[in-house]
Amino acid sequence: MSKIALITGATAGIGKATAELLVKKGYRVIITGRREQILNEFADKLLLQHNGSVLALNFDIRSKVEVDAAIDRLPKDWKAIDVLINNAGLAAGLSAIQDGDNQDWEQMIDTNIKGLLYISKAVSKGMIERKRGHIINIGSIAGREVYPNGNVYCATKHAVDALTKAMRVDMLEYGIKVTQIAPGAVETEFSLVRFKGDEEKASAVYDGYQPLSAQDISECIEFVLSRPDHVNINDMLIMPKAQANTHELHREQPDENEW
Ligand code: NDP
Ligand code: 8X3
Repeated sequence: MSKIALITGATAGIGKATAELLVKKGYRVIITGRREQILNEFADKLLLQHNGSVLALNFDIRSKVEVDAAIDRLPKDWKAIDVLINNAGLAAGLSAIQDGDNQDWEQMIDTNIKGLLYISKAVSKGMIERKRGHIINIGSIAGREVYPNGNVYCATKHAVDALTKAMRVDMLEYGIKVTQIAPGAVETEFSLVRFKGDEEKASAVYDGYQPLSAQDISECIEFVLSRPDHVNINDMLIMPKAQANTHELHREQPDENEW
C-alpha cells in the first residue's frame, strides 16, 4: 500500500519540489501552506499531471488550534501518516540584534520552532500508536554556524538541530525514525521572503555561483526515505560546491571584457 507523506510548506521551494517527487514515487501526499489558491492549484496539478493521490490542507502552522484541527479532521483514509516532513519555515530580515524587528523575531520563532513542535506532536501521536513513522526536519547550515545579522534565524535552526536529536531519543522505543536535512544556499522564495519582496536583494544572494535547487534537496529527502527500514540517516548537510560554510562563498567575478 502507498505510504502517506505530509509536507508542511509545500506551496513553494523545497516543500513543493519534494511533494512533486514523492507523488512521482507513488506516495500519497498531504500538502500544506497558507496561500490557499496556490496550494489548491498545485494540488490540481499533482492530481492531473502525475495522477497522484493528493490532499491539500490550508492552515498557518503558527496556530496550534489550526494545526490540531487540520490533523483531527483528516479523512479516515488519510489519518495513518507514515512520513512527516517539517519544512515550513522562513527567515525574516537580516539585521543585528540591536536593530532587530520584534515582529520578524516572533514570526521566525513561531514558525520555525513552535509550528514544528505543534505539528510534530499532533502527527506523532498516530505514529506512536502504529509504532512506525519517519519525521524529517529541515534544518540548515544556519543550525550549525551563525553568520553576521543571522542571529534569530540561526537560533531557530539551532533549535531544529537540538529538537531533531531530542525527538530521535523520544521516538526510539516506538520505532520512529527522525532525520535532519540541513542545506546550505538553495534558490527558492527564501531570500525574497527574507528581504520582504525586494527582488534585487534576493537575487544578489545567488549571484556568481550555482546555488542548490529545491529539486537537489528533494532528491536527498527521497534518498533518506528509500533506505531499508532498519537504516536511519540521522543527519545530512548539503552544500553547493561553491559554498564551504556560511562565510566562505566562491563567487565568480563578472568578466570585465564581456559586454
Ligand atoms: P520558500 O519560501 O520557497 O518556502 C517556504 C514554505 O514554507 C512555503 O511553502 C510557505 O508557504 C511555508 N510557510 C512559511 N510560513 C508558514 C506558516 N506560518 N504556515 C504554513 N506554512 C508556512 O523557502 P524554502 O523552500 O527555501 O524553505 C523551506 C525550508 O528550508 C525552511 O524551513 C527554510 O528555513 C529551510 N532552508 C532553506 C534554505 C535556503 O537557502 N532556501 C537553506 C536551508 C534551509 P505559505 O507562504 O503558502 O504559507
Ligand atoms: C538558509 C541558508 O545560510 O541563508 O537556511 O541561512 S542561510
